[in-house]
Amino acid sequence: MSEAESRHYRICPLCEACCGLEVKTRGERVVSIRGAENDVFSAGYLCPKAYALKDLHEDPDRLRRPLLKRDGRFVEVGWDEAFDEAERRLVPLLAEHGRDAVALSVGNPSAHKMSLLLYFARLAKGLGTKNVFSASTLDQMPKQLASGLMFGHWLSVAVPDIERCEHLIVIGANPAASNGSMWTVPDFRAKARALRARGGRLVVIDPRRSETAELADAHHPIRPGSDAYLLAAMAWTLFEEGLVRPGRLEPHLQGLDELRQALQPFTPEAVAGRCAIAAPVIRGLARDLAAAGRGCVYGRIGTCTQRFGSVASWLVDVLNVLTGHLDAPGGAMFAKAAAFAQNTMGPPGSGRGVTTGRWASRVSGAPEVFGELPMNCLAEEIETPGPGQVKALITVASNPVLSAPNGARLAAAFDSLDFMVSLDIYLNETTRHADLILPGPSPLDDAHYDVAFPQLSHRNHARYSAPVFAPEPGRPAEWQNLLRLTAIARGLGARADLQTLDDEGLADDLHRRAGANAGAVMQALAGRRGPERLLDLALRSGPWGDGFGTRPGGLTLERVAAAPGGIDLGPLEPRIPEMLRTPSGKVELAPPALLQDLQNAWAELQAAQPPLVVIGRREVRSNNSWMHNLPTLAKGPERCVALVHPSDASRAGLADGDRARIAGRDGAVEVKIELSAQMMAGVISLPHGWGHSLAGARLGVAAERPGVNLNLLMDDRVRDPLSGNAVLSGAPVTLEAL
Ligand SMILES: Nc1nc2c(c(=O)[nH]1)N[C@H]1C(S)=C(S)[C@@H](COP(=O)(O)OP(=O)(O)OC[C@H]3O[C@@H](n4cnc5c(=O)[nH]c(N)nc54)[C@H](O)[C@@H]3O)O[C@H]1N2
Ligand SMILES: Nc1nc2c(c(=O)[nH]1)N[C@H]1C(S)=C(S)[C@@H](COP(=O)(O)OP(=O)(O)OC[C@H]3O[C@@H](n4cnc5c(=O)[nH]c(N)nc54)[C@H](O)[C@@H]3O)O[C@H]1N2
Ligand code: SF4
Ligand SMILES: [Mo]
Repeated sequence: MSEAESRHYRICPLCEACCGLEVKTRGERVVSIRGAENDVFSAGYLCPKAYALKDLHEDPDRLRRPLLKRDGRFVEVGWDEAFDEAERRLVPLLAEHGRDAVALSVGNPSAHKMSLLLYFARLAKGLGTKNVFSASTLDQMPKQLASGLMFGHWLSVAVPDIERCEHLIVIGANPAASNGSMWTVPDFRAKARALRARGGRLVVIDPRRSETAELADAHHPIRPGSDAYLLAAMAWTLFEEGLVRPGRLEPHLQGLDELRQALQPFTPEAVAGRCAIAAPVIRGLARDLAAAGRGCVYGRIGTCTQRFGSVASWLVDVLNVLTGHLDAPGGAMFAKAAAFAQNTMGPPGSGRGVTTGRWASRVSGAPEVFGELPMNCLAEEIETPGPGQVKALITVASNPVLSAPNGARLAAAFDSLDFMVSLDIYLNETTRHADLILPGPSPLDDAHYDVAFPQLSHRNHARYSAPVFAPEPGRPAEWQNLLRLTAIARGLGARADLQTLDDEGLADDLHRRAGANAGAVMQALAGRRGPERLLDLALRSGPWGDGFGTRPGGLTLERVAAAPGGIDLGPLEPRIPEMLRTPSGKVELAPPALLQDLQNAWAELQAAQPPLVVIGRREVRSNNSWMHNLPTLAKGPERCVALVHPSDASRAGLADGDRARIAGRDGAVEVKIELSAQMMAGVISLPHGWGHSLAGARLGVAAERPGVNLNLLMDDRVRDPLSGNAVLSGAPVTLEAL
């Protein structure tokens, strides 16, 4: 007898678009996954990765039970034994070497799991280590720093209001393939087409004629790493030609004169050669943006992962301010998230702002940014002896052996650790080095609410997903694993009562947020536990919340959960000055650290440029380093190929389909090349996250077509010194035939 089919709604946790999915199941099986038509935010859109949630759920290589390494081999153990071992190893190490001896490395999927995002902070605090590393410094830290300095909080990031936009400049992003980043915008393609259909213009600035460039009215190839120069010259043009018109924002700005001063040398003629974009084109880009009724510049990873990434990210918003497009409909606007947004908490209009460098890394002295140290400093902190040396590592959904520069060095460093534990769902390139792996559940077994992405969404919304399948009995959720490690780190033991610990954590939060009302609020939340309780608190005390009765009809978790397609909270609305959290209560146009680094950029303008460099690439059917084991996505043409401009190929004597050796400073890869007129001459494009041929991993499907690791070509000594971000764009390489 066949079981009845049931229907579930689930937000896709695989990328930042956060599409609503309709998952049909029969018993324990997934029958189908489709875009949820009733989703108030994504309205039925999905990409091919969504269907891979079924593969992921069923993947025989996905870990279900803890793995403990004994005599060099992994064996399955029970949860109690696993945590007892963690306690046995971690506690003496902390006692002997201190808190900083344990490092944390947290990766991208954590941003997509409320369990991990909300409870990682508990572990970091309980551990008290300064050695916290994350994918943020391989990615968006420059944008967060620039936003923090300008608007007062790290997540006060302005995003294009694309549905009302008429002129969109996309620089260093490829949302047609990535589905958007630091900008939650499902179905970018349809929205870009609609923009053009209503007479708007899409302009793309990218060394490669990307999928997004293919959709655009204009594409300007740019030499990798030179975006800060281009953007500075655009801003210079606005000042020079009297096009600076901040409009409504005028009284809320600070530093306009200093900014004008600092930009003085950056004429289009001065930077044209470096950017490989002609001066009249640069002037035209500035004039068109100024002339647009509604428009903005959107910059993403290509503008972040470079030496002047923070400066470039800052200048993106400077241009939006100068042209009157920041915080204006159709421009770059700020979401008002229903939960967890710092820019909706506390007194409106000003705040403490952001501070960096509260501590520094031991070996290189890199400043702390947003509570983190640069991922590029992790290896040296493990390798370099002396007080404060990292002796143990906890990875949380993080695969730095593939995702960080010089993975070979990191792999060797991991082998020298006294203890390593990984919260991860695979035995892969990084976790093979662990002594203990603690697996999390399949996303379909987990409840979900996006903690971060509604803060970056092109429209306000609140959506919650209940688990599709009942979690396996006896199997802890990831927040419980994090809390148990927290208990161990705090000396409370592996068998500490998690409920008590969770209550204490909440009481702490409440004390900060609700003050005198803490007792009553705790009472009102009494029916819930774990992340759901934190979520209910955040929703109810948030800007759209019921205020625990003071705003009847406002949001509660109960209300959000009862709406299967979520709750639409309308288009973005102007939020300046209310959302500002800078000490001055103004938009800071000229933060001193950025002005200083702009001068450094000027000093480096004439530096000799390498003849051949490599950049990264994202493709719809792949996602960073961990989805290559899913058959739905693994099939089809080989994806880990290098795109090479025909002139560069012919110089190396290479033809289409040949195998070539691409070498960086510390490593080399051998890979198939594809001749591509999409590339600008002197630039090779290779995707990251590949290289699944390392011994000891358990990724049966991925190993069949392992690809090569782009990060073996990256130099782990170079970074954007302000944000600590790695330089992943424009690494010098050589190309030769095999
Ligand atoms: N050269 C180059 N390098 C890059 C980039 C680039 O563009 N070029 N991009 C960078 C960027 S933007 C990022 S974000 C990083 C990403 O790099 P990482 O942060 O390392 O993330 P992933 O490569 O996605 O690896 C995710 C890990 O989490 C595990 N995982 C997946 N789901 C779960 C789960 O539910 N629970 C737990 N506990 N674990 C899970 C996976 O098995 C895998 O080990 O890579 C960066 N590296
Ligand atoms: N399918 C898929 N989707 C993903 C991911 C994935 O791996 N696969 N990863 C997710 C993650 S973690 C992130 S952070 C986002 C990133 O999302 P995006 O920021 O959109 O990242 P990319 O698609 O890599 O696009 C970056 C673009 O910058 C260009 N570029 C490289 N160097 C430079 C430069 O110096 N200057 C300029 N102007 N352009 C440059 C590249 O050619 C590329 O087209 O994507 C997310 N979505
Ligand atoms: S674009 Fe694809 S991977 Fe991203 S959230 Fe939507 S369905 Fe999931
Ligand atoms: Mo990322």
